[in-house]
Amino acid sequence: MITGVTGQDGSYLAELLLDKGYEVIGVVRRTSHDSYERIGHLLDRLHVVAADLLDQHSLTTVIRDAKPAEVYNLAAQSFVPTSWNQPVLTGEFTALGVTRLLEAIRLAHPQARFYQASSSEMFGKAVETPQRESTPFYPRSPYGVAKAYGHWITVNYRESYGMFAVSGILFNHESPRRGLEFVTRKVSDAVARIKLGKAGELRLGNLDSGRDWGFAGDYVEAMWRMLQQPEPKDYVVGTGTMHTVRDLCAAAFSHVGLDWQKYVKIDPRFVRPAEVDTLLADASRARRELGWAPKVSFEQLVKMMVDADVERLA
Ligand code: NDP
Ligand code: GDR
Repeated sequence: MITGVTGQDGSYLAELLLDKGYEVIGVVRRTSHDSYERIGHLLDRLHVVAADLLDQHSLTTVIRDAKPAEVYNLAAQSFVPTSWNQPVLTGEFTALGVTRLLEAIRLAHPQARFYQASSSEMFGKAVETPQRESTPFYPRSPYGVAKAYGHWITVNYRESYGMFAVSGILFNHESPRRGLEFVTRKVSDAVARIKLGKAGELRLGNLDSGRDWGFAGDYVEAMWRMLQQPEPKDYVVGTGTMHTVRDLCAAAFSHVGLDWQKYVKIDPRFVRPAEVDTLLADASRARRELGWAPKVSFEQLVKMMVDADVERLA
């Protein structure tokens, strides 16, 4: 069972599990329009059920009815800037939603293995570099704070009830299916528009921030591996390389033969009230114990995303 199956990671994870022969149940929330953009090609192979992270009863019902062997909680309000505008809702989805789902499992099917989508945003104003499982958290946004709660409640259900509940602390991962508001996709989309003569500039916030960016398709493999371990344990997942937003712009524009400095404008509207300056993963535990390593480099990722947007917009 995957919550957030309509999101970027949900779509890649559903593909991975279907390829492994799993029966996959995708949890969706009710909307008045089609939100199946990323999973349309999988709909004939997926079971889709309706539940909402805000609604305890719906979560307990889907767990009770399906009795899934594995539950991946990928659903969340996942966009950091929105968490300042809607801090309470972000807490309801991203923090308390985890408790609701854990309670549903505890009451209806405690044998299920549970994966929580934790985030490098919990490290925030990082107290050490690179960041590993033991690095203390210092979140810098209501989103990061909510994820820290989701992380600790997962640890707590593991320790209180002996549940197989793990948390993957994943660093930024991107793809052509990334939401358009996140910086990598915003850049790849703008580069394609500018190249095709559909736009003239790209407005961004802080170009100095550094992130450890990987490919989402690689990261869902790590999620699955965490639930196949003999013991439940938390893992940091990232590439171990960092690039700035400026590096991202340079790579994306140069891939289509353009000079980024002619098109990128700084716009204070995109600067955050509190920034996470740099994040860099030490994923040595995942490499050692899960046998996991990223396959797609930063350069390959940027090219993949720009090419996909050029093709889509052309
Ligand atoms: P997306 O924003 O692409 O997907 C979020 C998903 O959550 C969507 O399917 C959305 O449904 C669903 N959702 C939101 N609110 C609710 C709700 N109240 N009830 C049920 N479903 C809901 O995120 P990603 O795929 O990028 O990320 C997956 C998870 O991993 C998230 O929890 C994110 O915070 C976390 N994460 C992501 C990282 C990344 O770099 N991508 C890094 C670390 C952690 P709908 O389609 O209806 O909006
Ligand atoms: P992040 O991703 O906040 O790291 O969270 P995002 O792509 O939004 O920002 C990365 C960095 O780029 C800077 N930036 C801009 N960001 C956006 N979105 N738009 C801009 O115009 C812009 N200009 C500069 C930001 O300030 C920031 O430093 C993502 C999400 O997927 C979370 O859900 C996840 O938990 C973390 O990654 C790990």
